Amino acid sequence: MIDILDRVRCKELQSKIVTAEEAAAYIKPGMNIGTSGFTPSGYPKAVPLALAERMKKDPFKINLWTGASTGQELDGALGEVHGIQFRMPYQTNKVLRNEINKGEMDYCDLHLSESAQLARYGYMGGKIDVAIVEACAITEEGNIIPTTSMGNSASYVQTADVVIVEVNTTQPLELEGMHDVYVPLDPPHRLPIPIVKTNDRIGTSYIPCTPDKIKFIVPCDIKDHTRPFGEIDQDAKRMSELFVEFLHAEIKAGRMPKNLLPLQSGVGNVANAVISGFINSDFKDLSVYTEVIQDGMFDLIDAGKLNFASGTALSPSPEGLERFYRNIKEYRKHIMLRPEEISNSPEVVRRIGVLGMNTAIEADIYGNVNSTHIMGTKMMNGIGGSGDFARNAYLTTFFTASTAKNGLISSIVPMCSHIDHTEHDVDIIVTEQGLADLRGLAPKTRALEVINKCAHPDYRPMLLDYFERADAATKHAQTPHIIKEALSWHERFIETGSMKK
Ligand code: 0RQ
Repeated sequence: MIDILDRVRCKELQSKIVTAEEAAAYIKPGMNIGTSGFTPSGYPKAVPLALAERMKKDPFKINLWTGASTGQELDGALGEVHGIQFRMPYQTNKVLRNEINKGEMDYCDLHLSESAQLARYGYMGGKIDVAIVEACAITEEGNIIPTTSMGNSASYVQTADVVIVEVNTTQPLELEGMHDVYVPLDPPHRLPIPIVKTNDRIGTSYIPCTPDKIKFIVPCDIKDHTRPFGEIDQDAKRMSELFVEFLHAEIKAGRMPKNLLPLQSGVGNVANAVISGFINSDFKDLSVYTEVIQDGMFDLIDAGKLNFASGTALSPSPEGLERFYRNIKEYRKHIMLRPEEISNSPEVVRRIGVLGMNTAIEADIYGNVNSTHIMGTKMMNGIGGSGDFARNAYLTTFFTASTAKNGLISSIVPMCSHIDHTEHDVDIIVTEQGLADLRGLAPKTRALEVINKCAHPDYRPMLLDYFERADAATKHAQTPHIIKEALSWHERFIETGSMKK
């Protein structure tokens, strides 16, 4: 109890400290609940667990708005009791994915940079009834010091009628000072976001709040439940090498400075592997402007190659999180966490010239990319921040292994079964087979570049055959397709379990 009183520095708020069960009892069926959390970092844990227990006895549903995906104690626990009616803006949870694809939960998959604004305007079923945010402390004035993620917390606190703060005593107080909280005004009053370098500080180190808005404070001692990364496989290693080679050529051609431009990298094993590959390169004085800060970036900081990383969340493996906590005094000199509206801001991304690196589920021969839907219909995770960066980056790269499911699926297809990033946004596609540079190419030249550089040899002749027949059938149209056949590869997989003929 001593620890929690030390962390709730506003004396008048100390009388609002209650149990998770008492705070969860305030939540009513159908309420819009906005929470902290971005990846399994900095999300509330005690109150959602207590809410899930309540829902087990007396089933009801709420609408859940977060920063992005969250951890087991929030998405997992509420998903398992079928307690979510509507979810936005991103998720990666297996139980939720099932609920979404069975039609039992409405899921609004959003560009993350836009999600706070949509919430502020009330587009998503009205206003936020209750914001639940994790904090490492509350200041004398009632302001909230966030933990390992920023996400949409500041806007949710600003918009909500009522705020519940979970003060997590496992989160080190040294996190204070790592955040840069800036909520833009809404149009027509918005001003330019004054970031020109990744380490520019533009806001406060806390989420502004007043004591009267905070209804309950709940102590919590459950750690972030972060996910381990898989071993870096040969394909990911090869993609990383190809990309590093390409960047060297860009520097030589005078299109990029020696220390590159600010890096952005998506989530997952491939993204982490690509960043890890920079360790063995001779790049130095690097900077990062991204949403999630993963283990590979700690490696780069330790190696003295990365000067500064701006993101909205730490998203390390469990070992990575321990490593961060152990060396927090050093890492905090190099890391800043901002609201996702800022970490992913199209305005800033375009201004500072980000190198966007994200992962595709599939890409088509013309360079369109599907990052979200399996076989065109089933939601995998969501677009997340990939679109914020892909449309606006100086250089937009997508990585994918050339095949999936032991070679039964080609990740390079005649036509994507769903499109998240269009041919107009995608500059580079990398598979373990090669790197296709699509900049400045017309569609038919792009198709040959993608097929010849990126497709797996098992599928390359089939793709060439399709492209040549489509070109002839359309009499060399701008973007040749045989419409009846364009999605036949997916159809074949659904019917036979393989895209091969
Ligand atoms: O399925 O798990 O059943 O084996 O997709 O594929 O190769 O492990 O790749 O973990 O890097 O995820 C695009 C999903 C890639 C992710 C995606 C199957 C494959 C496997 C995962 P299994 P891998 P990764 C920042 C930016 C969108 C959001 C984003 C993602 C599973 O990176 O969600 O980028 N991105 N946000 O077998 C059928 C194909 C397939 C396929 C792969 N062509 N057809 N299945 N798979 N290719 C994040 C935030 O905003 C927080």
